[in-house]
Amino acid sequence: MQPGPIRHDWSRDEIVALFERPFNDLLFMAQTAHRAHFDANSVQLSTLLSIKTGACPEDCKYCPQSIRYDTGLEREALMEVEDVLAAARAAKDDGATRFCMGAAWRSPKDRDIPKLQAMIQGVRELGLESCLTAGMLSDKQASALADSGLDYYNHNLDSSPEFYGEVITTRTYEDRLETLAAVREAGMKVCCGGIVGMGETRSDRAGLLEELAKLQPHPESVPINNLVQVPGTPVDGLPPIDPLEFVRTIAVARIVMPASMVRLSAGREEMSDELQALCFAAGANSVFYGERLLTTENPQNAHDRELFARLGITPEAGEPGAVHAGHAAQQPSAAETAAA
Ligand code: SAM
Ligand code: DTB
Ligand code: SF4
Repeated sequence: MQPGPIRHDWSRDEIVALFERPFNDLLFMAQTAHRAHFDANSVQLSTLLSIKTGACPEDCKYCPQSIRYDTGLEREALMEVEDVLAAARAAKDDGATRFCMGAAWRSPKDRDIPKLQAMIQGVRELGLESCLTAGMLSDKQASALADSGLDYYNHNLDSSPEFYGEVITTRTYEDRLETLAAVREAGMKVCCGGIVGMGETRSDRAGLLEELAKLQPHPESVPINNLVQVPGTPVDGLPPIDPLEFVRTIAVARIVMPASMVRLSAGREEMSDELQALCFAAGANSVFYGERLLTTENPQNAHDRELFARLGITPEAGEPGAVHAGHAAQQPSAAETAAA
């Protein structure tokens, strides 16, 4: 099967039809797309740090950090630069190549920008890629962050346009697209994905991927989060998504955005090793690495390292990125080389 061109015109029906493919056919298509653009046995590791925690005015129904839900989370003010850099150094020592700082804001205040810039500069001086997620940005704020060397800005579309309003009412889909446009305009890479397991339909999951694939260029990173249910949030107690439907979502993301890093994001702590292995087989090639996400648990580093070793997956060293199309497909895996 030849890899197709990068497309931005996937229709909802086409994407739903991918979801409906027999599981093995879908995984084969996803593997083909993955191997055309990447080493299929490599995973990129990003470590998260919550640099400002809780008391967020937004009403995202999944989020433990919204001030509207009583989740027992203790709020914390914006961290000091040196404390953030100590965490970044530890992440680097543990093998991460990207450090992602998350702030529970609707949008940053202009007075916070210099401190964020110092954090970004420090992270880059450590030789790590920098990523920030801090809510909506004005064009001026996006330029200021880009000027300080920010590599990626994370801002998710979260779900389909029609389901979005069931989850968040305090900012619109259009607001999100405007921030994404500001990030692109400022020359930064885009990290944009969504969250599943909130009672959305398959068509909503397809709609999220349709909107992501419409972005030109595609987001360089596409985090797919499985809802981590937190007591006190309105979505706590919903029936979880069928794990195989989650794998399908990863596979379809890989097919419609073949050259993007697809990140198996929140929810790994609740997944078996075997389910995660299926996600890697479906084309996930990035994870959040470190024992905490922002406020919830993530697998232990030692457990992750053992899982990667069992799967013959190598954490990416240094600068991550796609290998040339048509080249990776021919590359033998480490296991094949060893067996030869
Ligand atoms: N406040 C910023 C914003 O919303 O853009 C940044 C942080 S926010 C925590 C980033 C993303 O994390 C959300 O868009 C959502 O996809 C994901 N997320 C938040 N809470 C989650 C949860 N309980 N389970 C899974 N993913 C979650
Ligand atoms: C993303 O898509 N997922 C990350 C990151 N971007 C910032 C956040 C996951 C948060 C999970 C819930 C928590 O730990 O608070
Ligand atoms: Fe605030 Fe972001 Fe959580 Fe929404 S997802 S409540 S904007 S921290």
